[in-house]
Amino acid sequence: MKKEILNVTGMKCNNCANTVKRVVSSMAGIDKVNVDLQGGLVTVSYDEDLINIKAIKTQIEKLGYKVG
Ligand SMILES: [Cu+2]
Repeated sequence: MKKEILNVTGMKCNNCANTVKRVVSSMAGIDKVNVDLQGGLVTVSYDEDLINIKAIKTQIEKLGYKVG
């Protein structure tokens, strides 16, 4: 299991945070997702055999947020 912390900008309220958490959590290979709205951080634990960080970033960007 790998853990990474992503800088995500554009999340402005709990709805944004919940959407990111829900959508990323539903991806295959994701173990845990934690969103720090105030800090603009998304921490993900995932199985590297099933998913890569690029796919996770792309999914967040599809939701309309920017991943730094
Ligand atoms: Cu929002």
